[in-house]
Amino acid sequence: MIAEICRLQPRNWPCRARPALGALVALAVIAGSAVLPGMGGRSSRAAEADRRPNIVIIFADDLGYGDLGCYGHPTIRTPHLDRMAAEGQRWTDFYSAAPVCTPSRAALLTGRLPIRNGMCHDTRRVLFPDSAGGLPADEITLAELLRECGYATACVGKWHLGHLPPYLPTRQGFDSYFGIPYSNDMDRTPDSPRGREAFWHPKIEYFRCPLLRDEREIERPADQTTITRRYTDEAIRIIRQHKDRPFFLYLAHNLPHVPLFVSSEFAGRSARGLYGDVVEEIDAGVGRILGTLRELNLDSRTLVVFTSDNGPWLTFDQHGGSAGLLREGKGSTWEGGMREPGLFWWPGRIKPGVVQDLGSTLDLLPTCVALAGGKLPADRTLDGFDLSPVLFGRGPSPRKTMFFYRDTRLYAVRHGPYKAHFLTRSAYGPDAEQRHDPPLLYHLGHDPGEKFDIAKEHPEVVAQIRKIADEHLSGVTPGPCQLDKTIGKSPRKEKRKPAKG
Ligand SMILES: [Ca+2]
Repeated sequence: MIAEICRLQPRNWPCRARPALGALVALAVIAGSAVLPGMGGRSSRAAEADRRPNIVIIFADDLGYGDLGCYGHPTIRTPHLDRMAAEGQRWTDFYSAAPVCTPSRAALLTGRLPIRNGMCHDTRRVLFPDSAGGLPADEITLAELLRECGYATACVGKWHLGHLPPYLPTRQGFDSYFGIPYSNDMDRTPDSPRGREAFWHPKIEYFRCPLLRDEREIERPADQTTITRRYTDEAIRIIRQHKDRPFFLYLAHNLPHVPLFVSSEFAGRSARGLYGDVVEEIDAGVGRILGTLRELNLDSRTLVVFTSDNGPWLTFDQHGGSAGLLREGKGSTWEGGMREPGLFWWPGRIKPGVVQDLGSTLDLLPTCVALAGGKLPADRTLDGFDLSPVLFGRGPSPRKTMFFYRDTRLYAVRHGPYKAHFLTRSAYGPDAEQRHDPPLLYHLGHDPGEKFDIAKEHPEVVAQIRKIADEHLSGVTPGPCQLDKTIGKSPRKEKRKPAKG
């Protein structure tokens, strides 16, 4: 059976643009637009307007499972996120859909595994400044679906789904964009200090990241010491501007991804050092945003979600975060790579508490579209579930299974409390992938740190998860790869590419 799983890996299928792609895209766009108008007329939208919440998704970059006070960090102070957790729901088993940036973000905004839309690659694991591709235009984003429901839509912060004009947020359903279009360690200048020195003592001029307003570059290099504050300022401006209509705000911070930058107001404040300073500044920004919602009496009409795109970048020593008691971090399909803080806040509506059910960023699109009274596209496979029953205390999570892809390959599957690893590999090491037959099996309730393999004691669980994996893979058709297209002919050499996400 393990051979069957390996044989079925999507890697074996073509991952290049096919000749008929143009026709397929056109067809999909027509089909996609055909399902969208079924969301009710303008008058019924107006009647529903009172009940539809504003939606704010705050997405941290490389923040680990153990980096917040409400998730047990002993020295990083996050009073605003802790209050958000206390007033709302704190999920213990909430997953990003991928262990690195680009595929994780594609999954959140489309509700689809990255393998389906080509937003993953086994060596170029994310998009780079020399990338020519991005999220395909025929993918339907959460912003597009909410815009169809009459929402104002804004993207603030890191995009990382294509920095060329055809791929920017303004082409994927967002009315406005303000942010750095990829990771904050990219566009490194050739004369910056070699190796890690540029990270241990970062300067703004080492990283020539552009700052965009909509589709126009307004600053380069972006002043990263003020970027967290300016993203928060922009988010608050958007909230005030749209206070009288439903809005969707996607705020994706560039930090605490390395290089770490912090404003003078927060520098040197945290007992955790620079990394703690950075997280505490993000926390303060969350406090300002929630405070604005309260001030405008929008708190009872706004769902706010806080999570992270992948686990901590452990290879950056004290400049990387912590996955707490979880194993490994960013880049890996062990728990630390993909299990994230997951907070849901909507005072008066969400049933406060700690939730131990499974959830994923893949579920945000179906959940938000349901809350907005919209309809999901019917012409494509979605990988998410509507989590409303859990949010409102009406029932358990519809998600029972989580698939752990490393790039284009299915490495592990969680079903209920059990997780089976068919393949493993260190996050960034030079080692090859290891196949396991039987798979490694862990009970994540008893053993959240994935230390004790119990496959031999539970052959029936192994058999069940193998069946789930086989059935899943037989239903996956990989989309044409978007991450291997480069501008010009000479991709940057690996050794000048410290960023993997
Ligand atoms: Ca990341």
